[in-house]
Amino acid sequence: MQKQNGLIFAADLKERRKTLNLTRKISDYIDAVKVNYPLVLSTGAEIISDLSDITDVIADFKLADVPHINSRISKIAFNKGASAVICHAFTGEESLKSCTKTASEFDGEVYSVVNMSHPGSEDVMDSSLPKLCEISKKADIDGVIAPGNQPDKIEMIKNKIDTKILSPGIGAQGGKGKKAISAGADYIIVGRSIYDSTDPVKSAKKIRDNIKMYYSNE
Ligand code: O7E
Repeated sequence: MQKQNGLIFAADLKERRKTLNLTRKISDYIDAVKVNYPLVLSTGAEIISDLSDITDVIADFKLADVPHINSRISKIAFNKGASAVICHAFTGEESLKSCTKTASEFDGEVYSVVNMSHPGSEDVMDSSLPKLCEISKKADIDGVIAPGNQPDKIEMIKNKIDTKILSPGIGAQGGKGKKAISAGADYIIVGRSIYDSTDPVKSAKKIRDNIKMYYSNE
């Protein structure tokens, strides 16, 4: 994924045409589209191929299975045209390595989840954070997911692992793009603040301009 805008669109919609039209319209303001279960289960896995004609696709199936299944799912996603997959780190080094190994066959990337943005995630994930970063490092991942609505966690993660940081939790979950970037995020992931807005194209541009202005002021 080439960094030009610092914005990833979380396309958590259910309609194929609406998703493709919107992604096309905002493609100048994003670096990738993230595809999650709502979209793939509603429209089919071909949506990955369709979107990959517009921009880079991150297959967010939050893989958390035994190694050979993680590897099979990753392979399907890469074969459909994804340029990256997202895996949970808590399943351990071997499961994560099965994804990085598969990704290397496709020149793809793997991002691991080391913390999450929703209330309650702290119950288990906070105390495991150092370990999840260590596992991710050992598996040679290409980036991590860190909560954009908790800049202190982004800083903590940045100190533990030297890799790209992708941060959801912006807008609808309370996070601010500029704060996440200033804490160390390389990309923000935004869904509802774009697709639920009355003018999604204008919103995507505004969100992108907001963080871009910040980059140029650094
Ligand atoms: O709140 P929204 O609408 O901007 O959507 C946020 C998206 O980021 C949504 O697709 C959700 O699955 C994802 N996300 C989180 O909201 N919090 C997390 O901690 C992790 C993710 C995520 O994307 O994980 C893998 C990248």
